[in-house]
Amino acid sequence: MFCHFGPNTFTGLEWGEGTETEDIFNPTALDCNQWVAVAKQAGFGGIILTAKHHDGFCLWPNPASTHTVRESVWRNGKGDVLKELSKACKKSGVKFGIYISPWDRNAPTYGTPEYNEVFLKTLRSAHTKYGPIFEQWFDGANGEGPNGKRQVYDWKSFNAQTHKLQPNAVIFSDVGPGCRWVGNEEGTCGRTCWSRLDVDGFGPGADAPSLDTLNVGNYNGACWVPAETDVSIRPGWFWRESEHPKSVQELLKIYYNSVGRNSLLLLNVPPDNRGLIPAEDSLRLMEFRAALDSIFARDLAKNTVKVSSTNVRGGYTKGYSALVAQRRKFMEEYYAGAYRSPEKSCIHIVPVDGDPYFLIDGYYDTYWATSDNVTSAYVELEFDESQTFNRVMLQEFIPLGQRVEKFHIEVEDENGKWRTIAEETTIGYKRIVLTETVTTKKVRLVIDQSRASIVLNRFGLFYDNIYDM
Ligand code: FUL
Repeated sequence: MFCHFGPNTFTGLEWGEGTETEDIFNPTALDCNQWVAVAKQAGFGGIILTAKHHDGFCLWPNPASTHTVRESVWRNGKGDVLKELSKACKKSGVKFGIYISPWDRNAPTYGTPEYNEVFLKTLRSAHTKYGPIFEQWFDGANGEGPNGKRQVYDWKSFNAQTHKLQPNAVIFSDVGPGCRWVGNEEGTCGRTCWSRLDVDGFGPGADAPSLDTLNVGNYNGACWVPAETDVSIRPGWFWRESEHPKSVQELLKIYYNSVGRNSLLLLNVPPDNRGLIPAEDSLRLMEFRAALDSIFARDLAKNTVKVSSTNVRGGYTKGYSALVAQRRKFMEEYYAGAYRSPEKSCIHIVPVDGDPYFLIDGYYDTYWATSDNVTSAYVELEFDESQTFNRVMLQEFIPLGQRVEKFHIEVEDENGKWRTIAEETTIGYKRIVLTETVTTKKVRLVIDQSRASIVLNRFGLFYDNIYDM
């Protein structure tokens, strides 16, 4: 969840001028526990707060600035939104992240080399006082400062210091290095979406690759920089009394166009001038959550009685039950920590090649794989009774890269004839294909082209009677 909050919440502006008096920031009932409770119930994994937007106002007492909560009347200058939010997040197990705009319409040094130092100090302060952050969100905006000059940003130092102080934080910008902007603010990732991107010679803001490239990635991109789709639940990024949240239909569309297209979703839910998420937004989020829960509650692929494929890596052709039992046991131990190395926080991934059954067994780390050089193959699910669905969920086992470049889905009709219901390109971490509503006893996922042997771990089927495409 993205939270845009600051002087603009009180002035109604999207981009503050930087000349607003600090006293304008004066939420009457700020409660970050409420934001976190809403986020948690809606199913968000983390919150990213605009700690400093273009107006330069800092929501924490930043020692590198004199335009902060400390200079405001709010809580007699003793308030600190980063402190409150980071605490609330920690308590609830929601991750905490920070947006900081390098563009600053208030900082007197903006437009001079000195500002880069000020900005590094600003980052240091935000990165050392509030515990671990999961994402540092860098806006690429580069407008004019109070003296009419633009800043030449020292991205290298900004990233290096961030990595040093917050080694586990994903750095977002137009070009990563952690994850990239999706190229628009409408909530639409490319139907083809590669997590790879060429960043050499590019940078955030004006130096970014074209919007199209950000939207679809680069097939042969040298770096792994997955797309993150940022979009607001309301027309603006900041709260405004006259504006209202999007409908559940619109939110579902955004979900399918982002999460369903190999992208992260960062949905902005702006707190109001009381410092609370308004009831209409939290209500809408709960409706959205309920819709997702009902759509994805029942994976019809679980009703499969026979799963087969044209190729299986390792040649496990004699049935999979022994292998599955072995794998289950391994997974139980694995999740209990048996295979984690004590000195590292990361998990050792011990891949098990395999049977197409792994597409429907519910584990992420088990997958169907084809032999080396087998880059086209199909999987077929067969049911005793006809199943009705209109959503197909596919996932690649991303630790082994993003491979699939072209696929289609076929169903068998009553006369035994196969019919194509969808033709698509990439899959990635997760792909949700929207199809017409079909009722069938047999469905095939045909991988037409893959960069290397196919490594898929999910083939799910769902029925959505809420989103009207
Ligand atoms: C943009 C900003 O200019 C908007 O105000 C907003 O913060 C959006 C998320 O990023 O670059």
